[in-house]
Amino acid sequence: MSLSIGIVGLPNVGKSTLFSALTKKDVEIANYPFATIDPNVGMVEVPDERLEKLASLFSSKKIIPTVVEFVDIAGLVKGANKGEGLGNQFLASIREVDAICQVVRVFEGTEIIHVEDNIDPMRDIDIIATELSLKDLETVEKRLLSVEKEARAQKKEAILERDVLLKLQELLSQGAPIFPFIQENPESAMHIHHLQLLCAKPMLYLLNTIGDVPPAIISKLKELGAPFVMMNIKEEAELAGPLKDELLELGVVPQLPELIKKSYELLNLITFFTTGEDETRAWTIHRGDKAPDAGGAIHSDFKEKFIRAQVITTEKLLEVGGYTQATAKGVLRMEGKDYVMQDGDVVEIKHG
Ligand SMILES: Nc1nc2c(ncn2[C@@H]2O[C@H](COP(=O)(O)OP(=O)(O)OP(=O)(O)O)[C@@H](O)[C@H]2O)c(=O)[nH]1
Ligand SMILES: [Mg+2]
Repeated sequence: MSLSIGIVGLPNVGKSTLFSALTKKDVEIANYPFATIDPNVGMVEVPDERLEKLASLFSSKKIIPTVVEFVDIAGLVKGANKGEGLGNQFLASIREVDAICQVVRVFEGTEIIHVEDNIDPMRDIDIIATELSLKDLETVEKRLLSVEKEARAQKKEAILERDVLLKLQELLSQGAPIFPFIQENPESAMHIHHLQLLCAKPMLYLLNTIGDVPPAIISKLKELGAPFVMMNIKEEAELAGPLKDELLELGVVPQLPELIKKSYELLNLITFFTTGEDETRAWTIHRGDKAPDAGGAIHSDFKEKFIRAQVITTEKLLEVGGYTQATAKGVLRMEGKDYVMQDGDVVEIKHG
């Protein structure tokens, strides 16, 4: 399973610089708007210190981390929903990702061009929110036209969908966020899932700053209930290059691992492990997935032919020092098909 995060924001705010630092890919980074046109795509390993610990316990020959995909998308400007800038292309690319990392320029300076001429992170956050909302409003209203006909014909599914769409239309036209509604009403959300609304995607804010962030921005993000990270993207890019050792000696702490972990959480993913002499490997599943789904992540046959899973938490396994000890102490659990997987479970799937 591979899920993707779209890097979104105004033009020239550091999206490609971030992408390049994350993926070590050489992409166009330039001090002018719309340097990126076609999206850049790259896989990024999710750092997890449990992998090394398990691998060392079992003297594994290989370590295989799990990955998330990052997509560096063209910059968005005011009016994008009406096709301004690279409007439609930008919005189509966002539709395809599972979550959004919004890069917000906080760093000052006139040397790097800002499409709105001055530095105002709150305004920039509002521009993106407005553009995404207006595009969603258009999608919702278009869909309403066709679904209303079916609803009038008393089709049950259509009535349910129409009611959700009307609620979303109301929120979007007031400029109110729809994400809380969707989160609080997962059953309603099922009816509009096929529309892939942009504002329905979980969003993480990345404040690109060399130090301080105005307190008003922090309170605004807290009010929105949105996760955020503060990062000096330029410095992170330097950490990925030849200056790495020098910067580390100066005490610079890399922030990218934190961003990758937060992105992973944003996607509502958890990790489980398989381990042994051959390899220690991290696998990705959704929070709430059951033991057969974990089997399915490893091999499609393991889901259908699932019998049971032998499970132990990473902490417990490391604490007792191996499977022999775990068996002796009776801390290995046998779980059936209804077991809900927990982050950090180490498993062995028994299948037919
Ligand atoms: N001072 C400073 N400059 C930065 C930072 N991040 C990026 N830049 C510079 O800003 C310019 C734009 O960076 P890009 O990464 O190309 O920006 P982008 O958001 O991908 O831009 P578009 O693709 O045009 O939308 C480049 O000259 C970068 O070197 C930063 O954290 N601080
Ligand atoms: Mg770019």
